[in-house]
Amino acid sequence: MRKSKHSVASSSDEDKDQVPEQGTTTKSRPKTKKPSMFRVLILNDDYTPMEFVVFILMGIFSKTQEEATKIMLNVHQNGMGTCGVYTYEIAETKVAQVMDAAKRDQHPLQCRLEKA
Ligand code: TYC
Repeated sequence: MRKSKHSVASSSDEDKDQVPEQGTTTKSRPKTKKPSMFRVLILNDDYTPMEFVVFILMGIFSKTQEEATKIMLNVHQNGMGTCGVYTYEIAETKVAQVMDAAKRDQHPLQCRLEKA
């Protein structure tokens, strides 16, 4: 058990869960850590049809046609763009789904993960 810095009893609301124990106090905190988030990126290339990229963004990333077109055009012009931000397992699954679909249809589309 870790010794608290605050060994003097206090009546503030924040310290209500402290339990005195032989002159020391402990403080319990809920153990809720936010998960790390990961960006899924798609890269531009000269060969993948624009329609295929839009189809991927709608089907795998649940974008509307308008959102998907905007993202695709941004990637086409700037070289790279974000499809979405997810926890690791979801991001990894989406990358695999994109790469599988691109491979199946023989497009060179590339997709990666990056820590957000
Ligand atoms: N540059 C491609 C073309 O002109 C379109 C494209 C957009 C490809 C986005 C990949 O991630 C991409 N057909």
